[in-house]
Parts: sequence; structure tokens; C-alpha cells
Amino acid sequence: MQEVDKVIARSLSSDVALIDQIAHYIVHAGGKRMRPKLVLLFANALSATTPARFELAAVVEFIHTATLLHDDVVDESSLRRGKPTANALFGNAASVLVGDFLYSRAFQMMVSVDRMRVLEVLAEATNVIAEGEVLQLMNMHDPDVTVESYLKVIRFKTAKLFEASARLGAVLADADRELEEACAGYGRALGTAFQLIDDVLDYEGETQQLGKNVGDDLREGKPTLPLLIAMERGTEAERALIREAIEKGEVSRLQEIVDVVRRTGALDATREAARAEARHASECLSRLPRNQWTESLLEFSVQSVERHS
Ligand code: GRG
Repeated sequence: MQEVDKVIARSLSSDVALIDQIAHYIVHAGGKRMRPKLVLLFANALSATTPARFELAAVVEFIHTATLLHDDVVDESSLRRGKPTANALFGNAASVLVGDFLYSRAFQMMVSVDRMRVLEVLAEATNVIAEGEVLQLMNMHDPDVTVESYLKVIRFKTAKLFEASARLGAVLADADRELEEACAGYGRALGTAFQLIDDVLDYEGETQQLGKNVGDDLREGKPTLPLLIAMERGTEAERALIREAIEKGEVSRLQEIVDVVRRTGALDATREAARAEARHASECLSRLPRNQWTESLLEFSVQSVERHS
């Protein structure tokens, strides 16, 4: 990861002062660097020790960061990682444009690796992420969204980049298609579990521990799994309360809604769904050789569902 940080530092530079300022702010804002870790763990697990793994690890972090910059503008978020968002500090236009800089810089870097399969994987992944965001936009304020539609959104907007990161490790190792799919399957399941927990924490966490505002999803009228389950299990009056809150993006009765979500066991059920995904992720690893890297990947899948921030 120290090598990845060196690539990140070298690749961030721009003569345009505002790009330098915002890109540094966001890239060094204390992200967990989960996606680059996945690239390295899979590359190492499959003995792909080429320096290209550091470049691609930085690439996925840049793409992730670009999506965060854009997402915080779309969602009008003010707090991320316990700090003011870039849009809160520098404005929407600067945030979107620096997101474009990071996104296009990532493409310059991946071209430098000179492998068509890498381009294919990342071109497809970024396109699917954008589709996921648009699908989510269409689902906003709609309490009749199905669980299938919700799962499609999270597989697209979040799990796809985890999937691509894991797959890239396999691509660097020239793995056959079956092994590549096993790695991708791990990433997809881990990413899905990760987003399910993110959606739990929006109702369960504390703003301070979470580093972002609790109740943001409801404020945006996002019908996430905890709400869908609570509506299914709640009384007629509770269902009506949640429906109205989703339709209006109303948080004035947030505490009542949190109580319903907890009482109906919707958070536990969502956590259980995340655990099932994490178990699937660990099963995918059975196709890989057993070594310290696959052991870390196993641990990674457990940690991703037991986190509280
Ligand atoms: C630029 C390709 C491109 C698309 C723009 C706005 C958008 C389309 C996509 C947003 C996708 C998005 C932000 C999904 C949420 C993913 C998520 C759970 C992010 C938080 O990830 P962490 O917790 O972040 O790994 P840290 O802070 O650790 O880096």
C-alpha cells in the first residue's frame, strides 16, 4: 500500500492549482482504500508481482474518489469521513470537474498498463456504476421499489468496482476465465455485503462514529433494504409512516421510523443478508491457492460485515 501511495502522489499532480488542492484534499481525506487492497491481495494471491498492480490499485482508488465527488454533489451531502465534503468546501462545479480530472487521469494510467483486458474490465465497470446511479435516481421517492431493483442498484453502484478490483488481480496473473470469475464473484459479494451494511449504518450508527450524517438515505427518499423490510413487517400505520417519509424525503419523524426499523428486526435481517453475501465471498476463495493473501481475503470478508463505521 506504500507503493500505491507513491503512485497516487505521483499521479495526482496538475499545474492547475485548484485541481491540485481539491484532488489532494479528497484523496488524503482518510478513506479506507479497500478497493486498492483488493487488487493487491488478489494479484499477490495469484503470484502476479508485476509493478502494474500498484498502478491499477491507484486507478481503482481514483475511480472510487471520482464517484464520491460526483455522488456528494448529487446527494447534496455535507459530511464524509468526518470532514466537510469537497462540494461543501469548494462548491459543486469544482467538485464535479475535479471528479472528471481524477476519472480521466485513471484512464490515462490504465492505458499505460497496455493490456486490453484491463481496459475492457474498467470501461465496463465505470459504465455500470453510472447506470446504477441513474437507476437509483429513478427509484428515489418510490416506496414500491422491489427488493430485486434495490439489489440491482447496489450491485451496480457499489459492488461493480469491488468486482472489477478483484478481477484485475486475476487479469494481471493471466488467470483462466474460471479463476477470474471466482475472483470477480468474491468482489461482487463483498461489495454487496459492504453496501448492505452501509445501509444498515444509516439507521443504526452515530453521526460521529460514522463520519457522515445519520438518516441521509431517508432525507434523500432512498428506499433501502431496512425500510423495505420494515414496511413488509410493520403494521398498516407503520407502513404508511415509512411510505410517506420515502415519498417526501421527510426526516422530521426519523426517530419513530428508526424505532419501527429496529422493532421489526429489519436491521438484523439486512445484516443477515450481508453475512450471506460475505459467506458467498469466502466460498469463491476455495478456487484459489491457500496462502497468506487468501487468508487476508477471508478475514476481509468477515470484517466487512462486522464493521460499525
Ligand atoms: C465517475 C464513473 C463515475 C460515475 C459517477 C455518482 C456516481 C456516478 C457514482 C457513485 C457511486 C457511489 C458513490 C456508490 C457508493 C459506494 C460507497 C459505499 C462508497 C463508500 O465507500 P468507502 O466506505 O469509502 O469504501 P472510503 O471513505 O473508505 O474511501
